[in-house]
Amino acid sequence: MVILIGLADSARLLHTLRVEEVAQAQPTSGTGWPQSGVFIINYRNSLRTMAQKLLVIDTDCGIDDAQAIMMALATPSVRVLGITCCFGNASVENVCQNVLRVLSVCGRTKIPVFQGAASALVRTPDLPINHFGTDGLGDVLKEEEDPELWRSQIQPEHAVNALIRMVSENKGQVSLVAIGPLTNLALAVRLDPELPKKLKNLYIMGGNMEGKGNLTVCGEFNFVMDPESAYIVLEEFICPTYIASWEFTCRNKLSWDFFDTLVSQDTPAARFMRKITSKCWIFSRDCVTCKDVLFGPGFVSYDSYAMAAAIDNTVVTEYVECAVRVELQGALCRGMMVLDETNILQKKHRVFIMKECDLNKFNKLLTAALKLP
Ligand SMILES: [Ca+2]
Repeated sequence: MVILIGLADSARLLHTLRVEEVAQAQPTSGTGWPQSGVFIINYRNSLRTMAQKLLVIDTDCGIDDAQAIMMALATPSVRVLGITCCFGNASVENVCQNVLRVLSVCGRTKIPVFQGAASALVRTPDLPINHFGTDGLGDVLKEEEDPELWRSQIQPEHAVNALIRMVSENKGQVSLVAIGPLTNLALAVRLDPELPKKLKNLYIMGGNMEGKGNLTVCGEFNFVMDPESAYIVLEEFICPTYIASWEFTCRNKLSWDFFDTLVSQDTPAARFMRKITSKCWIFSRDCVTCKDVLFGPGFVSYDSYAMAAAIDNTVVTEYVECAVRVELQGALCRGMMVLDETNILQKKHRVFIMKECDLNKFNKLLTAALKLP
């Protein structure tokens, strides 16, 4: 048992913290925390720890997920309770490995990682998934480690159970940041219909707001990979919900010069990012995707916009507030998010769709993320 006594600079304030609350704090002197005893820390550090936002991240860890996760890890005001994995950019097994790799590079391996859904609720689309290579992180890391090592590092609890537990243990305090297909969230609300009421809020990267698609004509990747789950989440997660659509992220693209500066930092996280983007085709300046055709060339860290908004609610400066629904039928529009701006659907629950971004603040968060550990 460790008891911490905090001293304010100008006032004689005392309080104690639970051990978990100081897991990420640093001792003010010496070589580390003692196993037991009573000692003094700076009150400002403890106050910062106490005010931390609690995050659970649900991810299909590709390269942009890695950037988003690092962004959370680099923010002192945020505590990541756990990371739940879903299929998407790669198999769920690959996704688990990728998350563990990111945490290892950032020196944060104590954050628990859980394996979740391996496929969509009804039907996983038979579409080419190679945006970030076959393994989600640019196909450059496979030879470097024991391919089975990750199995001993993943938590035994299923991601869906872990998601429900972490939120239930911290009712009203958890921001859930969902940056992959929404299968784990849909399964979770089936197991615990009260889950949305226990969340503080939900941030999603996914869907579209102008009918423009990437994986299909009208569909964005995360929603198209499991339209039924996206439908369930947008109908049943009645907590405050903030959505970074594909078009929003593309309209707020950054320059390739910024990207070069970003990954040129002399840190383990930046070196890792430089490596996993080095052979990935979409990071080639010559590559032209539908993003470049529709919005012009540039670097887009898709998932990082949802994460940035969750971390700092001043990053997104304007939202469209309206009801939404995911199209489940149709040969062209399956998986498309439809905005009901005139309230024809008569839905009670409305979501906030990101519209304008403070790119200066966003750039700073991305840059800080690659200064880790
Ligand atoms: Ca993702």
